[in-house]
Amino acid sequence: MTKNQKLLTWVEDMREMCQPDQLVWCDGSQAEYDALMDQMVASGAAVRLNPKLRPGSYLFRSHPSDVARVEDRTFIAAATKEEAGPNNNWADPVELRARLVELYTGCMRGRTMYVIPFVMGPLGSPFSLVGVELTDSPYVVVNMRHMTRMGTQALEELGDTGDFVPCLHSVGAPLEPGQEDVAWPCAPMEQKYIAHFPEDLSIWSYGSGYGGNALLGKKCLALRIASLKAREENWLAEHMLILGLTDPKGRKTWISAAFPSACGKTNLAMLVPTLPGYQVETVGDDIAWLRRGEDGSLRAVNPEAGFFGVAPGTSYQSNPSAMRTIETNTIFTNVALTDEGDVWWEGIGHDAPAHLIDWQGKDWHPGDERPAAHPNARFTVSASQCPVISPDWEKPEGVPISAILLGGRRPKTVPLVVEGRDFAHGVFLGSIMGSQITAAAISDKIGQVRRDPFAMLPFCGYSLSAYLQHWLDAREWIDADKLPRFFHVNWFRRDEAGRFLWPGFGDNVRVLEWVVKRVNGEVEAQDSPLGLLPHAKDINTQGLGEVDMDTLLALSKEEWLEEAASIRAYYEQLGGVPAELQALLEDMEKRLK
Ligand code: GTP
Ligand code: SPV
Ligand code: MN
Repeated sequence: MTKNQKLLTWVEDMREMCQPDQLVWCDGSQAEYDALMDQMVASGAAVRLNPKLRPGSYLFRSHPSDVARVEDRTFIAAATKEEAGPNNNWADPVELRARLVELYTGCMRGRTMYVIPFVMGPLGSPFSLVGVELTDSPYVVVNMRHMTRMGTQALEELGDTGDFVPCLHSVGAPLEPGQEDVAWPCAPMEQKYIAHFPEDLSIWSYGSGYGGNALLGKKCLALRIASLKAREENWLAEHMLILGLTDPKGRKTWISAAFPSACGKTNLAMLVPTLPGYQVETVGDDIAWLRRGEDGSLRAVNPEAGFFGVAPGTSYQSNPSAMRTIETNTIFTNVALTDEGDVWWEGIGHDAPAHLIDWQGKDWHPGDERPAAHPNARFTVSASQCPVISPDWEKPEGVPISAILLGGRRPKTVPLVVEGRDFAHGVFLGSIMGSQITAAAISDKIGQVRRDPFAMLPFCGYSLSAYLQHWLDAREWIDADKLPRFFHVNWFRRDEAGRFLWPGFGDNVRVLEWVVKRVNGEVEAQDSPLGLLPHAKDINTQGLGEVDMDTLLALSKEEWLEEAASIRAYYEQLGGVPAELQALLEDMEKRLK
């Protein structure tokens, strides 16, 4: 047990407010995990999958209204609206706290409050952060065991005097005496709050049990709260994967990549190259903390310990390493269940059997209109199970990044790859990112393109305008000769018939090859209004069959003049951006004309 007074006092205060029937300090052991799973299987909250087909694995089905992050219900309760910026929902901290106290009072009646101490970042790293999540969801406890270093090891890291990020979570569904529980308790949308308080760096989440709404170490702590700390301390908390690419010469290049939710981070992080002599190792698939290393380079650490990955579209063809990772000891949420007790989803790589139980628990047959798995169905699994996890993935000092990829889902307009001319121009490319909205957040605008600078629109804890300045300022703390290069990529350009022009997945190594050659000064590029484009001949398409490189690399003057106008409007919407970026936008327009 801990003697940490801040922790003990806080837990006691929260217990008094939430009034759970019991309080349990989680130790993070396998026995504790197994017991919680047994309990949830017995209550009907979980299905134990067939141990012959999916050993140690479980299926959960959420409430049909609680299937993804809720951006409209996510708040940054900064002292002023300006601090939070036009990119965030702002709430007055005093008013929001009062509203939440009302909701939290008695909210855990009939339930157990679990205390989950956890570490984000490798154990013993000076850069790691300790959080403590209080939750009434046993589903959250078992997920946090995969996603973070939790339990006794975290309490040890915290010590008796250490500081932590307080993370309060409730599904918001108290039970009256004798009232029977449901499989997935949660609160109605208008009672959901994913609240962040910059003043004391605390998180209060109410009403949802799903993903980033509830696993508070992830988007709430490691991005929104961490971005606030990073701004103060000159580092960067980013929505990025981290990978190492070994080329046929045996050189290793460390690359990070910012793509919005459900736009290919997990897939790129575990890519199995289709070009001979290349190999990828995974450091992280969703979040990167970037700091100055002792050698003056930009060092990346993955604060997470597991993957919360999109299931649909994941197959032995598209992402064999992910498929092998989830063969055992995996939590599946909102996928379909086969009669044999295994999982199925759209794009798993084999036809659906004659009968399934869909993600809502209903009978499903091939030909049914609705998908069997929810488009935002996910797997939760420990990173250590990944067959291509990097031997360096828990290095306390992180890995040195040479290239940063930026990208999104753009069916038109955006070329396969374009390089930033220099660091500032790379930040410009990050600032103009756009992507189709995906099922990773609840939205009635899925498929529409929106601006999403650095894939951080839903995750930056303060104003994006100040955030872009913070990126420009990184030039001051990274050594000039070690600044990373930026590359904007788009795997999702489509032809007139709506088909993807680029094969994607393992073939994305063909773009990474060009990136590595650029980093090492081994290939020429051609300047364009948007940045440095490859010569078509320099992207290796051997063995691909027909690929329309000309269209993939095309830059249409008309489309980009429209794009520039939309970027200008977006910059204004952000309340203005650093003058350097505004000038780069004007420069791009001038070059287009
Ligand atoms: P979050 O976990 O939400 O942050 O998502 P992510 O960025 O990790 O996305 P992920 O790799 O899980 O991919 C999301 C979806 O995009 C899956 O259905 C993939 O199959 C699909 N996808 C990933 N990479 C490619 C690609 O190169 N080409 C195409 N066409 N689809 C891809
Ligand atoms: C994302 O939406 O970017 C995710 C899933 O990685 S969640 O954890 O729900 O945020
Ligand atoms: Mn993500």
